[in-house]
Amino acid sequence: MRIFVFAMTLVIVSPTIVMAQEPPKSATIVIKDFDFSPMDVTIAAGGSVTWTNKDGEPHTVVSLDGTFRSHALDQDDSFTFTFAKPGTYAYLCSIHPKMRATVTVR
Ligand SMILES: [Cu+2]
Repeated sequence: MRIFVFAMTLVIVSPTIVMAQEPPKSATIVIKDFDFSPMDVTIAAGGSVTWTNKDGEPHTVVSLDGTFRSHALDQDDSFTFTFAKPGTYAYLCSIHPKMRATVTVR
């Protein structure tokens, strides 16, 4: 009986675990104090990421492999990119190249 209950618990719980591991469809990144926050986000393929600049200084969002490139974002400007293909996309601010972060698409 105890084993049966354990097995039934697995059957009920496991789909929830699988769903919890699915990355979200979209993510929001804030640019603040010369940092991308969060620095690493993971989304599902076909999903999008939106960056919003909260600094008084302009910033850009430019992937190292040329997949995406924003214009200079002034304060409160946003840039959204939709990621069709899975991969790891490292990017930086071309005005302040020390500002680096990564988007992972699964
Ligand atoms: Cu910058």
